[in-house]
Amino acid sequence: MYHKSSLYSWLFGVFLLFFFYIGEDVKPFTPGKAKEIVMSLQQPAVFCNMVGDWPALRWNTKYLSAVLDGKTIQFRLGLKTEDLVPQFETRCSYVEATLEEFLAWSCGEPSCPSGPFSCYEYSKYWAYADYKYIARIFEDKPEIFQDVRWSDFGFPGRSGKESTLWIGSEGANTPCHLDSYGCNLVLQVQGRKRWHLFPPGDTSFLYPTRIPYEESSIFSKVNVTNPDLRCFPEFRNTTAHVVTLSPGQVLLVPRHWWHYVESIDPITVSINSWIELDADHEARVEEAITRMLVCAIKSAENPSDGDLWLNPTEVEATSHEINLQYLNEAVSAYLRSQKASLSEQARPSSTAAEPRTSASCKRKRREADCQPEGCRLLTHESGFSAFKAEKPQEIPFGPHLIQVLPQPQETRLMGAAAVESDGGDLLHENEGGHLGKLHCTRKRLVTSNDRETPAHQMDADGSPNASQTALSTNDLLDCLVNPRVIGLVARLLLERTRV
Ligand SMILES: *[C@@H]1O[C@H](CO)[C@@H](O)[C@H](O)[C@H]1NC(C)=O
Ligand SMILES: *[C@@H]1O[C@H](CO)[C@@H](O)[C@H](O)[C@H]1NC(C)=O
Ligand SMILES: *[C@@H]1O[C@H](CO)[C@@H](O)[C@H](O)[C@H]1NC(C)=O
Ligand SMILES: O=C(O)CCC(=O)C(=O)O
Repeated sequence: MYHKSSLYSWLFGVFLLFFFYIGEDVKPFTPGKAKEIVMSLQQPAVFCNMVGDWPALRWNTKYLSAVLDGKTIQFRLGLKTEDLVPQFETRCSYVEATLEEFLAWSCGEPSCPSGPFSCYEYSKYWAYADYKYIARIFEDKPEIFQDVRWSDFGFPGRSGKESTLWIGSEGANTPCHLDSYGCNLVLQVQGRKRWHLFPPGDTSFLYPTRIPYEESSIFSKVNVTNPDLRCFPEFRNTTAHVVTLSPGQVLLVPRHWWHYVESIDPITVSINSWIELDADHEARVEEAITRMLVCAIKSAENPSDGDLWLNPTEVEATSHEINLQYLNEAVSAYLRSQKASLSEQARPSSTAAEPRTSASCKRKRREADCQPEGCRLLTHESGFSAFKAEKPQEIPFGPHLIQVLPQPQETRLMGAAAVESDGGDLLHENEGGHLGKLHCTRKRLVTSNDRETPAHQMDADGSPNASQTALSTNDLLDCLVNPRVIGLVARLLLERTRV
């Protein structure tokens, strides 16, 4: 018996070795094919079996805490609440802690009487070390950058150095937003995260806002997992694409897709990299216009209004002079890229994109390696992936490339429907849309830190007192810097600079 079973286990071992040998060397897509998919696919999809040999798959929190060796990182803390409004970063708390402290807290150690998390009861809060530039937090350990190998997706030279790291506890989430620049590859390392994605065409149904202001992020006013359909009725018209990302899988978030992301396991780790695109040149002009308008108008407001309009990720409200300079630089870079692509067309075709070597700076962060000026000067347009998505490619969907399909309408908004029907207290169905909107404006102002319109100034029938229906600065800004408006302004501005 003993001999027989050991023979079996030997045979099994040989089989496993063979299997892993094959599994390591043979990936379902070559780098060239993967890049073709990334640059042309206009809907989200999950790559499987592409990263089996990446050392980054070992980056669980235990391993990372050994690498970080007692170094502290910042965690964002949010309440585990059933809230109708998104919990923006401006309304979160922040602590500096080591990964050991985070692990002790998140494994629910009965009492964490001291340390940075002591004020935050585990059952009531989630914690998120989000958006950490790997180049920055592992600056003393540059050798580990090579654990991340985006070269397998056709981006040679792209490693952990051009990636960001996300470490969260259960419930940790990023409010629904779209990124103005690039497309995105996301590797799940530990635990699972659920992604709620919406196509760019759903933008107006998601009630876009630039408050809180963060360059390159357009936030939705809707809490997409718990939508207030009375305030945001058009949310019904969205098409959610929901996917749960598991360790070893890589999600492609195509350009301008909205996303809300939530950790659904006790500990999650993911790594992502934004891939710059040619279209980002125009997006930078739009972002420069938006920054100028938001900074000018919010700075004109009385600071005692206490509105937390600047996202904590933004260093400061830049001066008008700096913003004008920024706009001019973005326009110049756009024109240079146009010129470059015209001369490119004149020459015999060369499709190979140059690898980007500088760290990507999607948003402006307080990161040493990501100085705002360095990003703004846009001196590196040659680094943009010049892959043209002219001809629609044959997309090889299958077990190695899984489509993230739209969620059926019947299963969506079931809870939300209840919210809708129990709402007779504040608004009657027949009161029409615009009163509803004013009511929501007021409600939002009261729940945020805006102190302009107190909640009690409402008539007995629930309709707003006509003399009190003051629109706030933010209401005006939501319209003024709406993506549709800014897109038009950018085109008009670029037309006058055309030679
Ligand atoms: C939306 O509501 C859900 C459930 O109430 C909550 O868990 C989540 O944190 C909220 N989302 C945002 C972005 O605040
Ligand atoms: C939203 O969908 C409803 C049907 O559910 C439709 O009547 C309405 O016209 C749509 N609105 C827009 C702006 O497409
Ligand atoms: C609206 O409220 C103000 C006080 O908040 C009051 O003086 C005024 O008479 C009200 N107007 C109407 C039309 O009810
Ligand atoms: O993982 C998250 O919480 C959000 C990630 C995200 O927003 C992104 O990668 O663009």
